[in-house]
Amino acid sequence: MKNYSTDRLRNVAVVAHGGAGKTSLVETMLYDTGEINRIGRVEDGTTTSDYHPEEVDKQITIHTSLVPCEWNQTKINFLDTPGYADFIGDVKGALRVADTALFVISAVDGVEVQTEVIWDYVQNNNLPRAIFVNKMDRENADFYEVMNQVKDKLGANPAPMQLPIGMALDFSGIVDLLEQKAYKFDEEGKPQEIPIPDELNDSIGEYREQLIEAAAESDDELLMKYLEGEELTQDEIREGLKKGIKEAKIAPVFCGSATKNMGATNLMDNIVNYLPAPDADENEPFSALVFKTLADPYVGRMNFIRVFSGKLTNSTNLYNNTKDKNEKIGQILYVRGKNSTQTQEVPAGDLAVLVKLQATGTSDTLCTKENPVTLKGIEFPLPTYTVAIQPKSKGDEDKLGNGMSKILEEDPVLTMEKSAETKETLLTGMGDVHLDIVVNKLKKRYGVDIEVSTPKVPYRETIRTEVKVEGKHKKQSGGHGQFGHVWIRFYPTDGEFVFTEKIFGGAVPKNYIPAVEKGLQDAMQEGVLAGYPVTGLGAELYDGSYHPVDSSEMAFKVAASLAFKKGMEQAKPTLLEPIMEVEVKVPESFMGDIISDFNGKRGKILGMDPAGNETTVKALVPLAEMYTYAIDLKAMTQGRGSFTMKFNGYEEVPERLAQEVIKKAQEAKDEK
Ligand SMILES: Nc1nc2c(ncn2[C@@H]2O[C@H](COP(=O)(O)OP(=O)(O)OP(=O)(O)O)[C@@H](O)[C@H]2O)c(=O)[nH]1
Ligand SMILES: [Mg+2]
Repeated sequence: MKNYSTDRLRNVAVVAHGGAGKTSLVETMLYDTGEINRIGRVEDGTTTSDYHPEEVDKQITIHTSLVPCEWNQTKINFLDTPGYADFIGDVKGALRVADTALFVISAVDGVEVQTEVIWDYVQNNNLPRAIFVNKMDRENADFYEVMNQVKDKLGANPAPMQLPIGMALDFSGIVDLLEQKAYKFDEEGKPQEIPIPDELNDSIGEYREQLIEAAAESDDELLMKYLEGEELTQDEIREGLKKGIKEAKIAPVFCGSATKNMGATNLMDNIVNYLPAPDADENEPFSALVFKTLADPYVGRMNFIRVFSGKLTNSTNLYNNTKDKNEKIGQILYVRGKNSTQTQEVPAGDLAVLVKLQATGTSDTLCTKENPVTLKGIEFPLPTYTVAIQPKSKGDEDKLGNGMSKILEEDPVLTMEKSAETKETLLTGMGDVHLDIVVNKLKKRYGVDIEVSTPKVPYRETIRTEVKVEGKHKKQSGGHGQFGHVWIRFYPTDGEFVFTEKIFGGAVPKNYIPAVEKGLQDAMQEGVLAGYPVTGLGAELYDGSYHPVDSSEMAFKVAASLAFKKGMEQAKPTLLEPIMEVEVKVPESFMGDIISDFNGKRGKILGMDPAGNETTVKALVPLAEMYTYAIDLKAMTQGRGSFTMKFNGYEEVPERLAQEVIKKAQEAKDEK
């Protein structure tokens, strides 16, 4: 692939709700540029961008793919992103390095939820956007209904630059509003100019006027001219549109059918003519951001970068400023889907791949040591869905560890940790589909079969009243005996373990007292109810006795643990559960559902905080009820809600539930 100067580059992230036709559209454009001689199909797993085994398997995009197309002496770097909500992290990575977000909207399904979510994100980041209304060939396709939904659901003012000729089964071509030309698509999707169909004259007049108005509004001078009733020249309208698009004030709209190859070449013409080139200065020092990392089984680690300034060459002294590490450049690749060619140089604004860097991963800034900079990273979402994992066969722990370290390398949204409390390995991701793919990858790529379960709730145990108990350990077997004897008062505290002593006259000698404390601390790791750690306990050692020969630290430790068992049993023990402080953000209309769901989950609503058309609901909810919340919330709000939670404290488990937990623990113990 040849090198293009910065002004001949277009970085376009193709984004939308799942199934809108992003991958199909990119595939068709690649065909139209002559790069491939057959249009691959998502259903057959033969597209250029959906090449990962898990994508072929599920027939959806999971990883953002880089698919450059060369058109009219310009390189368009398409980033084909996933639409499924669990993979929003990859969408955000692509948007961080794109200069335009191209929204694909199905003419049949209209503006769907994930499109709304991504639109909001793009708008907040003030990134230029364009819209392609796809599936114009399908039954019930309605271009004008989509325009209404863009207004209503996205709150945007769409600026169609094309109108369809016919819709659904009659869809046959498009009218270019600016050039005032009509095109009919031939068998191969090539546009052939035809006279403008009479019946479209009215709408063409109306929409063309809108377009000119939008172009005028992007520039004060043009606006003056326009308002004074002077006619704008074609060039002025073009420049006005380009400016408005670049400043994210105008969202131009195009249309067509990806799978029928209708409108794809017109779209590329418009991308080249109207969408902004990267704002990247070749004369500045080199800087680049990693927007995606793949652990490729053959090539090794691949870091996808965008050069934000300067240029990258084979002799660049590469330095990772995020990790403070020097890196050595191996190969620099231009990739298209899974195919790659080597390059010696990457110009400012272009996207490429660096192979086998040692320390570098997603969101890192690369530069030179002489000119260190830190580029804004990628705002990855917080993962909220957790499961416990375990290899099915006992000997596979190492394989699991190795596989997971590779998977974690390429997935910045996934986390894995060993719970100190329950000793389980916990995997946290965006939802069940996300984690399902991780588990499949472990099996297929790294050969480890995994068992997935709901994480154990890290319960605690405590006491509710004060008791005084005796603990006596005495053994007289043959030679050396054992003797330890304590009297301890146990009482509830509001958290930490407290130990004090009130021994008179050396009833328990000083040097054995630490052993008593240690004995209690060890014993507290397993409560008497269901074996959970004990909290909120105070202990006062106030009496006891010893034997000059048989007493030892060990004997006093045992005596203390006996006292603990007896004391806890008598002091009205009870089970505690972790309570989480949860914050859910949803469109206002879902507030009622969220609250009643929390009521069903034993939650306490703390408050509601409306801001714009979104509301934040705050509540305290037991962790035991929150393990599937990522999925529940998605279902309740069709993916429009998000939430965070943090540990708040422990509270007593209601009696009936406590009995169940205790019974289960007893059964598990009996099994052993
Ligand atoms: N009739 C018709 N079908 C289309 C068109 N574009 C895509 N499809 C079909 O729609 C389905 C989804 O297409 P994809 O290209 O995988 O959609 P996507 O947006 O990449 O989906 P995700 O990657 O899962 O977000 C496939 O079955 C395509 O064949 C179109 O223009 N017309
Ligand atoms: Mg796709």
